[in-house]
Amino acid sequence: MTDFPVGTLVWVEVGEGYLLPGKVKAKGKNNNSIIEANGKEHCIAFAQLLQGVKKRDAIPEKGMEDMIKLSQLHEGSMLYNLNLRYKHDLIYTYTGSILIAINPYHLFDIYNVETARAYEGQLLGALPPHIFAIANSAYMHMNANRQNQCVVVSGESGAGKTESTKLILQYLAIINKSTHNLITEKILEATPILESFGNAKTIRNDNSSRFGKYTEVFFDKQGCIEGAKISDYLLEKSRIVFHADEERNYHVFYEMISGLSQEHLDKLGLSAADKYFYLNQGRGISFESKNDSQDFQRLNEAIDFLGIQDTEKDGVFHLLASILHLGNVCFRAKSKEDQFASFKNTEALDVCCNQLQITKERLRVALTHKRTVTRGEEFHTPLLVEQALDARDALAKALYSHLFNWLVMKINSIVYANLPKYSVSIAVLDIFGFEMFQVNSLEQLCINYANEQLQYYFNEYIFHLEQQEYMKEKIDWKTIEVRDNQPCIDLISKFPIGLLHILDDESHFPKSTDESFLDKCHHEHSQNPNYIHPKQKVLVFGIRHYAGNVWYNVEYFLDKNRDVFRNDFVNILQDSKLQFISTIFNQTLTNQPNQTLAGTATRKRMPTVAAKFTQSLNSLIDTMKKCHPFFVRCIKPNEDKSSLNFIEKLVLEQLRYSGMLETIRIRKSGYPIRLDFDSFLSRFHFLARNKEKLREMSPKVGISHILKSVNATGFQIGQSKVFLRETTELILEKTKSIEIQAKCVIIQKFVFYSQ
Ligand code: AD9
Ligand code: MG
Repeated sequence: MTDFPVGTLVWVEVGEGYLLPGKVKAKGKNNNSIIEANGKEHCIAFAQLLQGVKKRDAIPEKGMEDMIKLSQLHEGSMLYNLNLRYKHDLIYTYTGSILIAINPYHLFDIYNVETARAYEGQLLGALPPHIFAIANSAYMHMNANRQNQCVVVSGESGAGKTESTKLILQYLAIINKSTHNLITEKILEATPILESFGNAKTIRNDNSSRFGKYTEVFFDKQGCIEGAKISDYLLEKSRIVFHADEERNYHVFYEMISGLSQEHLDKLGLSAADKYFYLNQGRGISFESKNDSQDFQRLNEAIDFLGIQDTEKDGVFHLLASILHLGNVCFRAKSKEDQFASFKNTEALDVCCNQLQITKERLRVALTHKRTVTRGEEFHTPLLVEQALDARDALAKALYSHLFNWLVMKINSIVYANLPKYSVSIAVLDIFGFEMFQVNSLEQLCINYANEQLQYYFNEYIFHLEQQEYMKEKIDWKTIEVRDNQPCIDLISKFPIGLLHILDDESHFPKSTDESFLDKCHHEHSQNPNYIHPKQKVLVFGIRHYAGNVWYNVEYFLDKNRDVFRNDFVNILQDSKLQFISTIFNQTLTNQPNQTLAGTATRKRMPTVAAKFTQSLNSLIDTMKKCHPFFVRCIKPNEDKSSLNFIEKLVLEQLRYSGMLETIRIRKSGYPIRLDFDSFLSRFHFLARNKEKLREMSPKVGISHILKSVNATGFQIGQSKVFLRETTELILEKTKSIEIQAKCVIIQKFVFYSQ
């Protein structure tokens, strides 16, 4: 006899790597069971049945709103619950106070003003899970405690981070108590501007943010919005000069060409987008889900609404046009004998110089020569074709990144002016998720390092929550072991031998190479359990991240980290007759911090990419540590952007590395089963040794009596709940089923003998 009669609901492993919901359909030969799961019938041998099959509690038709309330918590039950809800168009689910948001790729009418108002003032959990509920909780928490709040929105590309962020801001704009809404509207209008300049079509997302963003919204004592501040992280500069097949450059280029009048385009010397090398590498200039011309009108309106001056707006268009012309500048070798670069044609270069209002001759020389100064004397060494192309691309990238920096500063100067000190804030972090490509470079190392830091922050907080619950219920507990990713963070960033420090040091030695950098990494970290030394002699090292192992190819690491923008280019641009250009190149130079990765001011050195990124990340984490956090985990349900299509394997992968299952693990090493007194008594009263007396006992004493009756260990009785380990629950269930069977036998015997 097995414990699972026909009709029993079970969890069963049938080769998916997680438990599937099933039902015992029939009994086969030799005590085998036929179990229906995943739309198929599986014959499960008796031994396997005892080992790998668990009894399943039924859950409501539309799933549980809060997964913590699932009596059985594991990968399979989470997936099943999320899938059930998703099938009913319910894209939001809680795990405690963490919101899981599954991208529907379909706009539901659940974000209107009425819905926002409905959530206003409600405690988390009082209404169905919703992104508005998280925003509302943050707002209530901020007002009640006068404490800064932050919402960390995470997930992979296309999961819905930016849309969630916008919805949070939209909610705050609706419910804040402000009567004059101008500043609130300006904050909202900043979004389409930053999306035009910082988002692009990628294979994974038609509107992919190519920079990280931390938006702080400030409120006064009455809970009215006073202003906002935007911090940006690691704009993808390489996209300016290169984009993959089916991808595009930043939206703004295509929008500008579609939306500007012919007269204005003529002024900028521009024609169709497919004529520009920087725009046409992906073979798709326009695509279905985006109307560039309409979006340009929207951008234009937003720029005007924010009060950006016409001269600045003109300057922006000249700069953008100059980048496109620059991309069409081509080189060839002077002759067979002389391989140094000369211009294939000068037309594009001339228009570029016109747009930037800089001296043609100076730019010609700078693009084809390297300038060095030795003992006060200037030398110009000619460049090879490849080197000239690199110089061209470096200039294009610098032009755009200076523009982007200026734009963020400009927006901040409008929405974050003279805020009083007593303001409190709600911040939203919309930052790139963990990345693991076939070839990973310095960008991925920085991004994954940021995710390690955020995971650490998440663990600390969740761990803290667990402790709070135990304290509230006044139960005895020991420190819970959390998988600590501090060693991985140390490997990457600890002074002085963290990988980024080694990189920073090497970047300051003129003679070092990518190989010498890698040798030093191997030398320092080969024994580090988080470091993977490749078996072959290749230019890679690996890191065991919390979300998986990633191999990093160190080719170009030093160049990328140095990110040198040659002084002669800077000087040319500073001398531009177009005031906008000369200003942004003077301005950003004076804003450069003079710091190394160690954070110590040293002799004048330009900060490297790693140094700047680490510094801004540390300061972000410091700010966030002072906030009360909320977490929104966005999940991408399928790869083809199709609406309401839930691919379990893909979702599971994201649940795994977003730390949702880690959260469960934390709960499992504590007391994951939490039953209120009534539920426990109604489920297990049957097991009391002294059933008659049970009624007279207080719930607490009664529960203790039941647990003693089955010699259970691994439980705690709190103020209102019983906390059980999974194994304890299993023992209770097994004892219950044995006793029920024994009773059945007695009844059968009784029926038999009385016949
Ligand atoms: V990336 O890392 O910036 O590449 P995100 O930001 O995570 O990515 P995004 O918010 O841009 O993804 O969402 C991608 C697309 O999914 C959007 O353009 C929408 O078409 C779709 N989406 C996301 N969230 C929702 C939603 N709540 N309702 C409807 C949504 N559609
Ligand atoms: Mg985004």
